[in-house]
Amino acid sequence: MRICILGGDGYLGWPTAMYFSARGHEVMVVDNMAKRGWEAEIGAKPLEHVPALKERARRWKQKKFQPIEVVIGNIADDGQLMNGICHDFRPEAIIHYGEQPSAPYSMLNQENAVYTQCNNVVGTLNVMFAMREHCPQAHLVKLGTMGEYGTPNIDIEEGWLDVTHNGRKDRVLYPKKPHSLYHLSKVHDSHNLEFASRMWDFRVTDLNQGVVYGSDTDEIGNDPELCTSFHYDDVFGTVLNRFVVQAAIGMPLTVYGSGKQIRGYLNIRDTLRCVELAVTNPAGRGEFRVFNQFTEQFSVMELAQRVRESAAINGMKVEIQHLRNPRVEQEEHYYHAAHSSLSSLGLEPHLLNHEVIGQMLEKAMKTANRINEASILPKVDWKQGWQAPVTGLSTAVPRLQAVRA
Ligand code: USQ
Repeated sequence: MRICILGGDGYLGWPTAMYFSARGHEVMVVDNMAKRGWEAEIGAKPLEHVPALKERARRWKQKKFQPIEVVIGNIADDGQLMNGICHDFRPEAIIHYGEQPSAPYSMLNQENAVYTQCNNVVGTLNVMFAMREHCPQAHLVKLGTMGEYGTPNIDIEEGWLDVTHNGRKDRVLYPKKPHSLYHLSKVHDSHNLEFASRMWDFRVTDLNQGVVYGSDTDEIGNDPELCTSFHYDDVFGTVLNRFVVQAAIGMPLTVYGSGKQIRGYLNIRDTLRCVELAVTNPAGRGEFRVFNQFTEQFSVMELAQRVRESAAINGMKVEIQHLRNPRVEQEEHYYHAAHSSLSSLGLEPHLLNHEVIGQMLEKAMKTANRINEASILPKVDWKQGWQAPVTGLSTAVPRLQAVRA
């Protein structure tokens, strides 16, 4: 298939590109390198040095795989970019990861909130119009998030809800109650894409993905020149990746609040397989299909305890520290989310066990000299925004109060 991957320089985009190329597909990646700019802005660096996208594509080609075509451009600012791509490349599938992915980044200040929503929503609108014009048959596989739903007091369904109201029945988009302006940008995308399916007969799969962990895939193997960007800082790092790095440097694990918050999680290897299952089993014309993409659910405390246990198996002593929660989120809540669609298509999950955490720990310890401890403690407060000056961030003392458990 001809597959166009938006956000191809990112944590998930680059591994996805190699995954499809290795299976014989014709792959084009598009990216504007914005993430590298946001990292510089907040003073964060990935755990390993991540070569430039074109360098990684060159390395991939050297290994005699199907070449990955690289396009550098901004799908949100340049309204014509996607038109050109859809016209010339005629993708059969577009995998859209090309968005600002961090909740804390979007809650940092007004500028970042406006930027996140404009970038994410406008980029997706440009994709929609280019598809309508040049490849209306293509299948759009869009990365959404489980965070769109929030933590409702009823079961979470896969995107849609059957309701009976005053004796009449209908099927409506599941009501959304996200926890950040970033997650809300994805809600806006979901509504726009459902509209496109209804108006223009689009095929759309919205992947409402949980929190991803890990950085090992078969295609990356042990080649540092093909690695992906693994973040552990407070803005771009996701919780389990952060805990592993904290354990590796003997820092107490930063549990926000009570740690009873429950989320869905999945291994990065399963992200790739889920996207493949979506692409190879496309939505029908006019179908807006939603898959809840996670394999297991945990509370933050359960994750912290698992990391502590895995560290102990490896002879390391790790403490857990409860910080005042910088976010506004429910800490004690009901959580039961359906996620059977991808299993029905054949997903066989890689579950979180001590071996997986042990491998993550080993990798983090190997690169421990690159870990910047000052970028770990949370500095973005949901009510007040940035809690430390942007400049000199690495030396600033976070004002969020740490309270021992
Ligand atoms: N948390 C801690 N300690 C930390 C970091 C996070 O207790 O050091 C807690 C948070 O308060 C939250 C949970 O862990 O309750 C998850 O936080 P996270 O930062 O790992 O994930 P989140 O901000 O929800 O966002 C991440 C990705 C985002 C994706 C989302 C999937 O950055 O792109 O959409 O996971 S989901 O959470 O299912 O919406």
